[in-house]
Amino acid sequence: MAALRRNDSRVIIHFDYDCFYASVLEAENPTLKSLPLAVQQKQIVVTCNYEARRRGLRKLQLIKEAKQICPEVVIILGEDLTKFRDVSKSLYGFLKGFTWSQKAERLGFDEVFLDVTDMIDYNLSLLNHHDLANSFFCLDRQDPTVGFQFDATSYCGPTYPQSTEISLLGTVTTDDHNLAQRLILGSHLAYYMRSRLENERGYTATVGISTSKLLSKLVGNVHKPNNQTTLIPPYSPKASVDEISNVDRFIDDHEIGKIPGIGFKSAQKIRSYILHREATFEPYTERDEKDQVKVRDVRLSQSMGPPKLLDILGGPGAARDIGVRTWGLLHGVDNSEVLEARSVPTQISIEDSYQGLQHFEDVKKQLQLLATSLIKRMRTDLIDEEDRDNAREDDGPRWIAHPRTLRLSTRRRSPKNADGSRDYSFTNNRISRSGPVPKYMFSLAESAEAVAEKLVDDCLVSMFRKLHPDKAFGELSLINVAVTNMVETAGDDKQSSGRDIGKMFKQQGSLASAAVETNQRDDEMHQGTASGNLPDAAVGTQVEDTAWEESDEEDVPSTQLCDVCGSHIPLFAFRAHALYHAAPDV
Ligand code: DCP
Ligand code: MG
Ligand code: MG
Repeated sequence: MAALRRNDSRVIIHFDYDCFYASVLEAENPTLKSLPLAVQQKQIVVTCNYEARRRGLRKLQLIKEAKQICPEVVIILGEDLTKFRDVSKSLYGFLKGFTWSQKAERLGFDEVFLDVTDMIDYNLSLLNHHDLANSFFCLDRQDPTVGFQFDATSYCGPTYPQSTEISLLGTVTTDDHNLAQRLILGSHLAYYMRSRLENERGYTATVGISTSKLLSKLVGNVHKPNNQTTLIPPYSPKASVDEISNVDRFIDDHEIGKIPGIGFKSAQKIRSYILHREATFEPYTERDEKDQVKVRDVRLSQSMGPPKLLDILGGPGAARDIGVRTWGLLHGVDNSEVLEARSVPTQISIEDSYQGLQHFEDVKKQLQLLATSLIKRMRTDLIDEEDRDNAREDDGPRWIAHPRTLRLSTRRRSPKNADGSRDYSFTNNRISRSGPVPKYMFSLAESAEAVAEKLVDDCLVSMFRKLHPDKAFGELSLINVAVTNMVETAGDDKQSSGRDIGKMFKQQGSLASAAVETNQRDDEMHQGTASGNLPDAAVGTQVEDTAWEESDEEDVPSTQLCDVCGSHIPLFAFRAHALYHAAPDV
């Protein structure tokens, strides 16, 4: 079974910036560093700095609660994501700059995976085995003087398992010996990058080093913040004294909901199976000891294996290999690639959620706001910075990519139950309609507002009417306007067809009409919703099996309106929020 064989030939480093939004605000205003700082979105502390954590605050706490615990807390509103997005992009570019392969993948705003296998292989071949303690790590194949000195006899920074005196002697098989050497190099490279990130950009990160995205992400959490952890061999059970590999030993202690790739629903089903009862509603806090199911409990449960997992998890909508894949994840198997960096997003989408829009005039107002943000985002993300500065009047279009499809999606509020409550369903009931992107969206002669106004009158209103032909369209809880189907502009050659917008639009005509879709469940959007969240091992994802499928452009989190307090709560925090209201006042 291929899904069960772990590929340990790679070295992957995972970065997770420390208290990211708080760090961005601290960089702006360094006096905040010594104060307890919380970042507010709606009624929630989305993150807080470590000074605040020392005083008992935590992520995704209610503002009210945070103020009770720490009345001196400094609270800053963090609802405009622009600066977080900008810093995220810039730090990503910085880290990506170290890689040779360009295999640098962003997850959410504050995580980056780097596949540094080629750098490690190259440097392994340079090692002088007679003097390992004085090795040199070369960062540039073209220039052997660029790099840093390091001691190749030992790991840099903490390891899992912990050991004060770990050397290559700790391992038995040749495979594990080789792996140890590679990971030693990886640990030094990670340390070097962390130092540069801190010294040159002022950001600290928590870093994991292993052979897959799954293991590097999880192992980083062992030492937080501003530290790193390497998951050390033996990775295969045969090599260890008690016949359990360090991978199993490490994974075994995790609650199954914390394994990226095992979605919220799957975790619930597995818990119910192991506990022989319905697992309780999951709050976004640590779950009760009695409700926890550890990987070990599943792995060692009688007759457990891929077929049993398929029994538990299979069914309509589930992937056919879900049993094999989940069994693999429980053994730390994740052979998914670190994706290569893309300079251009695949789509840009802007959305907002509402208390229940009912009147067309309100909808139109919102469409104008959303379309304006969309045009602004297109102008920042799809126009080449350098080009923008150097452009002359007659330079023509300066766009690095042209989206071909304009999409409008809406979501209705779930209907009221007999008792007046609403079901907080996580199923995606968006409907959407798409059409060709009109040429004037790329016009830079007018303000974003003016272009947006034209777009609303010309396209969005009629798209909306087709989506909701009835005047009384119910109550909308969300509107999303997006441009998709991105075509990169070819090269800098002005003659190339890629730069010829007119030609491109002629070609597009036929394609675009074929792309028009109405009133159907939009699978692309479905994924978009999943990726709108910032998946985190500690959060779990709401849509099954999409843990790694985050795209960086769909980064406006989907929110849902809380009927009790009227706040817009990110989907990932919604369960916790609903639970908060359900809890008795103390
Ligand atoms: N975020 C959010 N809502 C969530 C999770 C995260 O808005 N449910 C935002 C705020 C965080 C950023 O994303 O600053 C990164 O998320 P992390 O979970 O990595 O949290 P931090 O980086 O803030 O803290 P840590 O130091 O624990 O990584
Ligand atoms: Mg994170
Ligand atoms: Mg973080």
